[in-house]
Amino acid sequence: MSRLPFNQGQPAFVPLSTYQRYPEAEMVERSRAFYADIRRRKTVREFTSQPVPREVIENALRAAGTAPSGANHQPWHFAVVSDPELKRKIRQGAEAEEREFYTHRAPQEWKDALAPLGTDADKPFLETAPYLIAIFGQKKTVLDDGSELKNYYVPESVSIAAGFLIAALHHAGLATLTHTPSPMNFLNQLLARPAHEKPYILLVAGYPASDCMVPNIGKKPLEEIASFY
Ligand code: IYR
Repeated sequence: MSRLPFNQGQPAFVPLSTYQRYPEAEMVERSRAFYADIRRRKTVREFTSQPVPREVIENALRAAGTAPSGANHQPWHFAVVSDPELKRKIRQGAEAEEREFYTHRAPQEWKDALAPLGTDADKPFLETAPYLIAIFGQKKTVLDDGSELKNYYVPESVSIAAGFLIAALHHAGLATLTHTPSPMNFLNQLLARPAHEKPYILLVAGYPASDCMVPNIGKKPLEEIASFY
């Protein structure tokens, strides 16, 4: 159910009042500071079970919900799991798929590509970490009156929102893992999400284990990822 379209009875356009322009030197400094902060983010696969304030998760989800989306339909749903029994079931479902993946489905080339990450079919972090956030994309929006709207650019919209969420959780001081057991439809069943919602990412969030190790991998330099015309 959704309250879209939500601007009924309000003006169609309003002045841009939220934009903030900075002097150039300040812009450069802000861009540097943001890069310095976000480059510290590493995907983590070892978490502590230490609880995280729910408000941090809620605010990070609010931030994710500000992402741009096709026709502003906001075609996403975030199913937040902290219940230990549900986490256990999600781990079971994910590990069943991962065992298939690692023993049958994945071609050798794919397994070779994953070797530097040291991943395998065991996913204990799905029970250890305090929060699992299953990110769903909605193929359609069901309005309060039962009518339906088609959604547009769903994968793009969901991915942008997921990026906002990962950045927001990092900014707050939490570590994340973008986990993608495949296929993920077991999440629809466990979380009672409708068939028109497709799970995209199972985001694991919490504090990294004190002895947490991460792959010694780097990011491509600017020259390799961008060209200026
Ligand atoms: N989903 C599996 C395999 C995996 C695939 C990719 I591509 C990764 O970047 C990492 C893992 C798993 O989570 O182990």
